[in-house]
Amino acid sequence: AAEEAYLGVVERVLATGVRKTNRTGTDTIASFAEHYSVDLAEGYPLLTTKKVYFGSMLREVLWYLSGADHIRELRQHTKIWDAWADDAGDLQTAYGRFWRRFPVPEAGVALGGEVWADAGHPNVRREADGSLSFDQIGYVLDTLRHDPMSRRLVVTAWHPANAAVSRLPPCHYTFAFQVTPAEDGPDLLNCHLTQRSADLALGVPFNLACYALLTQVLANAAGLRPGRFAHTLVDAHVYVDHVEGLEEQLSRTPVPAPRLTIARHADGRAKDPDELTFEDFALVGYDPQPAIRFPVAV
Ligand code: UFP
Repeated sequence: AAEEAYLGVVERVLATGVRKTNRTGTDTIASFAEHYSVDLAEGYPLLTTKKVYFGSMLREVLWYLSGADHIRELRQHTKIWDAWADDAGDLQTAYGRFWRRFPVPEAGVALGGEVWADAGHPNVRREADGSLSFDQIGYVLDTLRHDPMSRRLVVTAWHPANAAVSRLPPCHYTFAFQVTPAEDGPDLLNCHLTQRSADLALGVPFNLACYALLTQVLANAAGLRPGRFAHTLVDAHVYVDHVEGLEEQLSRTPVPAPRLTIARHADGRAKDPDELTFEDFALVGYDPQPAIRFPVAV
């Protein structure tokens, strides 16, 4: 099951990882290129061996989908991004800005000429400051609807020049979808996430829950079924002050995963990502063991 796949990575990193220093001052036990995958048909992969704060995670995903580059609304609901924003709530790097409004140069030869002119492409927008941006989520959804066998279903949050100067460049920096035909129902939507840096205790359970939710949202909107979620962790690590908590967690036995329900329109049509609100999501059958306190390395 999904949770065993995650716990297996934790176990492997603790057993085979190598001690490393890093910018936070708290060392990690780190392992290169860990990978696991889970079947989303088995349930929604929110861990049950500790309580995971679904509400904060959902606020964060909806914030990504909003395309915002500040946390002025988000921080009223959750503190998870406060350490990375200035007093005005502005961030140097925001996932949503790149998912929904990735900066593109003016109509240029390198990016396909007139395609980029204002009216030339449904997912190109003119920003308030006059620059152009590209909606990657809009592009993926359009492509899933019109050309689901496409192998170009990629979203990137990595903007090289921004990453070079940001206090926190994206950790989960690119994801790609793949559709697998099925005979017993709608085709399956799979998602592969690449993460450059992965805090196994605190970050990964959230990241897994986030992309499983996103896959379900896009599958609904495109008339597909959620398939598998696969996750590659380039630097998979455990902060040394998380070892004890993870050992406690490994001693616990998972229970069946909950289900995630997403409200539809009154006529039964799925809602588009932009139509979804916090209240549209509900967890069914989530019965986790107690939370485990892990100090955040900032
Ligand atoms: N981290 C995650 N997942 C996230 C996120 C951060 O695991 O979604 F935003 C962790 C990874 C690492 C730290 O421990 O935060 C980022 O530090 P660095 O930029 O030095 O890799």
